Amino acid sequence: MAEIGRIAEVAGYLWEKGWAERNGGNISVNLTDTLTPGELAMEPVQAGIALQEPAGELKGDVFYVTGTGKRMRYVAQAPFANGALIRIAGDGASYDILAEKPIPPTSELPSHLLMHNYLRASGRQTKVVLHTHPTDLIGLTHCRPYLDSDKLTRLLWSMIPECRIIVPKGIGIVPYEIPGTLALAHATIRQLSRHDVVFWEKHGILAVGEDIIDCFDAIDTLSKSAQIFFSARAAGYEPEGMNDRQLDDLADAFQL
Ligand code: 2HA
Ligand code: ZN
Repeated sequence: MAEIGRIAEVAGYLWEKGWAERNGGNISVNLTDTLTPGELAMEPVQAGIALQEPAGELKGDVFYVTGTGKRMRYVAQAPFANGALIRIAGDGASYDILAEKPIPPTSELPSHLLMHNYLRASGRQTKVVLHTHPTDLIGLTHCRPYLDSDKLTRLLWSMIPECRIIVPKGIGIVPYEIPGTLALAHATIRQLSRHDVVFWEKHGILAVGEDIIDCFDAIDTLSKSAQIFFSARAAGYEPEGMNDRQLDDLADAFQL
């Protein structure tokens, strides 16, 4: 299960970055394609836990999910003491916990599964849902004029060329909702039709992708842009930002 090592690696980055205070953030990764038939058929340690909303596209799929209340800094050290493998039941309406201990999954699990289910139904190869609390990006969501997807995307893209290249679909924004609710999940799903990274107002960031390192890199690059912006403002000037022509040239050069 090499993928577990990569999840632990990213959990460590989230902590080191200061994006994962206490139990902040959560991760789910669909491991189905990476597991042996024996691993996929593992005996459950706890079976038949009902889902609030069914995930019919994910029947039989196995996920690693961080545990409820667990800290990223400990996920980094001991992923199976701070998370669990779960398998979606054949009817998509419940899940089993497979290994290694019956660690209850993140409170955001129903939301993560709704997103995985939606992305699968749309034919995307997404394996990862990553949620974290980057200080600078959350800070931007406290400024009303930036709670506009086009405007904030344009601002962050214009701070450094890599941002345009690494986050080509820009960012979506979801107005404030109570953490862990299905209302937040459904609002996020509406943004995932156009974006792979979604900002949750006054709460955090959610990224989806095929690879957990890529999800981390997208958020990290957005955070870099925010830091350039805030550093310039703190030094007393308005950063000029790349102009439309420069951004369009990048899109042409990298076929975005
Ligand atoms: O898992 O970050 O949004 C803790 C959270 C909930
Ligand atoms: Zn959160």
